[in-house]
Amino acid sequence: MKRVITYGTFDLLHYGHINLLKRAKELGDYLVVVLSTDEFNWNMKQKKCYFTYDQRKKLLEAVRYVDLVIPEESWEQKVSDVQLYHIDTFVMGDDWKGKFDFLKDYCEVVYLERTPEISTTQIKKELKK
Ligand code: C2G
Repeated sequence: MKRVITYGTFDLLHYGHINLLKRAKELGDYLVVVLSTDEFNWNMKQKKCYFTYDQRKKLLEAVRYVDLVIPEESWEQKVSDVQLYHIDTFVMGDDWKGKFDFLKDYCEVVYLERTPEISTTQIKKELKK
């Protein structure tokens, strides 16, 4: 069983996120999504989520490509996550290209092309009009 992992906030879940999750799952048989907690988003990413962690977790757990959702509470947990969940492949959108190459000592690292023209920031801007 090939195990894949990816990380994110996934707020206002949209088709760009779904495209990423679909392609991540296609790289293996089991997909772990490490979901940024509200505290991590606010303290470390200065992101204020529209949906709470629990609401974002429920949405992700309803996505057919997702097998497990666990919390992301620090930037430093990736190596232990990869080891604890016996991960074969780490996947992120290519806006993060190169940032997680240190994980190549532990698993395959894949950066997938971001879906253009859609982002949570864009959605929020449009809704403010
Ligand atoms: N994504 C994408 N296309 C978009 C928007 C997002 O492929 N149009 C991808 C991002 O590249 C990322 C994933 O969807 O791989 C989740 O995006 P975010 O929720 O914005 O994740 P981010 O805040 O970048 O958190 O430790 C890593 C961080 O938790 C990543």
